[in-house]
Amino acid sequence: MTCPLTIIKLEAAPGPDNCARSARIRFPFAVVRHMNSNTFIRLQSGDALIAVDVQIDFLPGGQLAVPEGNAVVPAFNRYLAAFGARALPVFATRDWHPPNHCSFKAQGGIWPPHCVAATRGAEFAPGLALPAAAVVVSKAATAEADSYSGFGGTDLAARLRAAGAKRLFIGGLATDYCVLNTVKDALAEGFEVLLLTDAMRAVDVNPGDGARAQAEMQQLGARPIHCEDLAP
Ligand code: VGL
Ligand code: ZN
Repeated sequence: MTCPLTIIKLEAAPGPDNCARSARIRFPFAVVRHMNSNTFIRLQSGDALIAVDVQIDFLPGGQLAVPEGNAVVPAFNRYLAAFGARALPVFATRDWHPPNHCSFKAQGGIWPPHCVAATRGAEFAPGLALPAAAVVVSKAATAEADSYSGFGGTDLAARLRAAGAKRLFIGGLATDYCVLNTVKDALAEGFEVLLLTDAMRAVDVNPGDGARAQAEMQQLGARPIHCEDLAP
């Protein structure tokens, strides 16, 4: 798997994933790194990775398909490898709705039925390399309540704190709904947030929703990164 990259740091050594390596081979004379930062991000104790709703129903072919939603799987796997190599904690939220959930059109909601608990569509994307130790957080699991945020009506904040998390690396599906609301709550809870821009995709019900969501998250203090920004 290669990362799209135009500018890299010359002295970059091959990374724990193959991003820096492949980029270095493809662009041996590039001198400047990604414009978001001058320095690599060094994973450290206190970091946690959160995969938001990377579920079959949000992938192409699913009940609420996110355009290019499948692109987040290989992207996440690179972050998962980096976190795994350092034994840092991984969290995965999932939409876990009952069949009569209030967000479904039949109940007056705006969405087609999706992520019905314990059905195939609610399973994590095949190929997402979640470690056995990943903490799975189910949300919007009763008919009456919806939550786009992984923090809404769950013990996510408590579990993150119990794991010593201070800095959250957040990506997933969809940028303009569950990622946006999870990031806003994370910031409100006092966590630092790094946005995995290469591991998230938007529904874009209205064109530009994803871009606006990303701008809003950055405005609120989240820092956009991609995998090449991780220190080797
Ligand atoms: C989501 C719409 C409805 C999401 C969940 O995960 O972004 N979007 N339910
Ligand atoms: Zn939902």
